[in-house]
Amino acid sequence: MVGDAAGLELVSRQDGSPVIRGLELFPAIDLRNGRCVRLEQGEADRVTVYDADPVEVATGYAQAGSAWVHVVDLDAAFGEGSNRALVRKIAAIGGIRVQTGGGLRSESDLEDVLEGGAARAVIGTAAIENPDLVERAIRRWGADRIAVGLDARGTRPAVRGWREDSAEDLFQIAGRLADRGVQTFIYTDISRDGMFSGPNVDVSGELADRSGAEVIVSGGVGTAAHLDEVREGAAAHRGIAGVIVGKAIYEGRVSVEEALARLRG
Ligand code: AMZ
Repeated sequence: MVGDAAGLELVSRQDGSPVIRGLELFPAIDLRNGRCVRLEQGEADRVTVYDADPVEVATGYAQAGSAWVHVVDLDAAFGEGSNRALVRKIAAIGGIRVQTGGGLRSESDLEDVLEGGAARAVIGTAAIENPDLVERAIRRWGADRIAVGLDARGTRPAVRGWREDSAEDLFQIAGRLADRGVQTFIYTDISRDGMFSGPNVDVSGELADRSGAEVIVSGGVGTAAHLDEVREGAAAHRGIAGVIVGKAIYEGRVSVEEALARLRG
């Protein structure tokens, strides 16, 4: 069998040995006040602001061969403004699919980004506070265009820019959302985000196994070897489908080209 366009099908080599379905790389661009930034553990006052123009950064990712870019509107996630016009500009580059979240709390927010050129919208806070919205969105745009972002301290998801904790456990929330049709979760381990301490492949794998959905691993990638850990995780947990890499790319610890090669194995 040959992989589909997204590279997400199980394939086998000609000699019959199994190959893991393609793991997607999502280089990340986090936006604050129109600039590329990275936070540590999601805290707005532990911020690094980069000089690079966000549209140029995304263009560079496309030129380096990435199929996707993950764009987070941090101002909108914090409820302190919006970078939506910039997100639309990035979506207009062409040659790269945009997965974007931050502050998408209503159907009209989703319409704005999904009809504005983004390939996939990421719903965080609203998925926990208003799961009906997720179900409606999946019915309207299809499950492959809607991802749910579960950003957790361990297994306790946080909402509203990670400033509030949810009452329920990660696996309960994920199970309920999977029952409503969610096929893609993005699991961020907040304690690792921006820290280069390695991704949380264990919880990501458990989330994939227990929910039956695909999981994109986020937070903590700091070296190319960490991508080998994700690849190994995907061999053990069928649902692990990709990984988000932010600061490690900005800071030259891992290039997009090398990350793509590592994920291919
Ligand atoms: O860094 C943070 N404090 C932060 C962050 N990166 N807060 C939210 N987010 C991202 C999530 C997800 O992609 O990882 O924003 C999105 C969710 O936003 P919302 O507004 O739907 O909860």
